[in-house]
Amino acid sequence: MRPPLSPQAFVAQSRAAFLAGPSAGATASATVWVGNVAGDLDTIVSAVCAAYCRQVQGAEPASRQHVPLVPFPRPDFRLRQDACLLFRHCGFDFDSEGAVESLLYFPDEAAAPAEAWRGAGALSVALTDHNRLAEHFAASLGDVVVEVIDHHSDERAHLSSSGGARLIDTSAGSACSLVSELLPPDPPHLLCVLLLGAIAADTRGFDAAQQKFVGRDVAAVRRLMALLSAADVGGGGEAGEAGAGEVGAGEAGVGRAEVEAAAADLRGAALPAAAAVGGAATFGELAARLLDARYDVSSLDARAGELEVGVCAVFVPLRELIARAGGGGGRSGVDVLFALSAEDRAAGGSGLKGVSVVPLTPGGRGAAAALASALEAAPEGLPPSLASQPLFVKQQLGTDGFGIGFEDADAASGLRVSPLRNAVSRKTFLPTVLHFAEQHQQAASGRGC
Ligand SMILES: [Mn+2]
Repeated sequence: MRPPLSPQAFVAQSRAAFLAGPSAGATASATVWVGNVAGDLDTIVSAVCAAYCRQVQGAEPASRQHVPLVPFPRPDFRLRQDACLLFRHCGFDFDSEGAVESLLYFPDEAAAPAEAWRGAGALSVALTDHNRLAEHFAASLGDVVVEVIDHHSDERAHLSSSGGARLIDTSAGSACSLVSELLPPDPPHLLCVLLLGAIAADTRGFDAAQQKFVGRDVAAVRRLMALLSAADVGGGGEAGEAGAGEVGAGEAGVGRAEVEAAAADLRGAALPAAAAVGGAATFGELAARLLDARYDVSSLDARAGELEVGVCAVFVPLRELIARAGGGGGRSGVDVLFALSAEDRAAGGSGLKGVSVVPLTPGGRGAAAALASALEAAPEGLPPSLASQPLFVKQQLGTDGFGIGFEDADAASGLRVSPLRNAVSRKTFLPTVLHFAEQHQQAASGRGC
């Protein structure tokens, strides 16, 4: 039997076919798979794996190309260090910017070929990890949405075009749990590892204290682990079925206690060798490795011209954070570090959010001050291209701003702290900071001329 198409080969092949355009080959039409604009691990993996499943299940695989899109620019991939860790583990090649080489990034790489496919009337869209196509995506990709796989509340968009092809379960901890239900009978192991990793991160490794899972997630993990374990013992056929369905997908009669007991077993269960991401030995450790990477401040930086800006969600004391980020002579390359934090409710705190800013290089001092002022002034200065994005609208940033007013906290380091409106997240904060950083860079270079 031919080995199954590897995820890497699929991604490279779909990219090449999409870039070649509708007239170049036997491919008659294309369906692009895209997750939500925030672009987290669940979004990326669900799009890649769902596209893979539909491609290999197609009756005429050659006539329709399924193409996963990454919904952000290529240089931003390295901001998702959990995704970097998981895709690297799965053998994907990375480019010099720290992004998976063979993926297709929207809009910078995919918008132009999308126009050609759309012009030929041969482009459709499938959504994962959200269920309403963002306006600026629809402007480029069109609004023929033929399938939806999601775990957010159903906005009931695209009903006429998606028809019955809607798999939405708002209780699921991860969209990838739903995607795993589409797996072909003999899936490549690395496809299972991608899904398992995304589910582990989203469900916090079935941490009982966090309750971010339901029976459907447990069933998905059980099945993925069984498929991978079969590989460990030399490919026995029956293991793939062994665990499937034991904890039903929200079946009546499966109580929460039963789901939690099964989840606790899986949390501590030995990981199949193929899934030992970062040396993790159990499902719980897999989640911990990926979440550690997600919050790894050393890589959560982004460039605006010559200026490196870091923004991270912080779950460590600020002093430790600054040390880890390279303050005091370290070498992270970050000029200005922003840290978003929240007072720990469990420890008696208010749960209110805060933001800190600290320059980490001499050149970062002026930039930190300029960025702090710009953030304080928002919504003034917030461009419509950001303010109109769904998450910005949801967080009311265009009208209410960030609720920021900085105060000096430590004169020696230049550390300043401020409250932050609780609605604000890193997903809106980072692009805003990058926008202001670019403006600051332009103003600075203008002065230099
Ligand atoms: Mn999700």
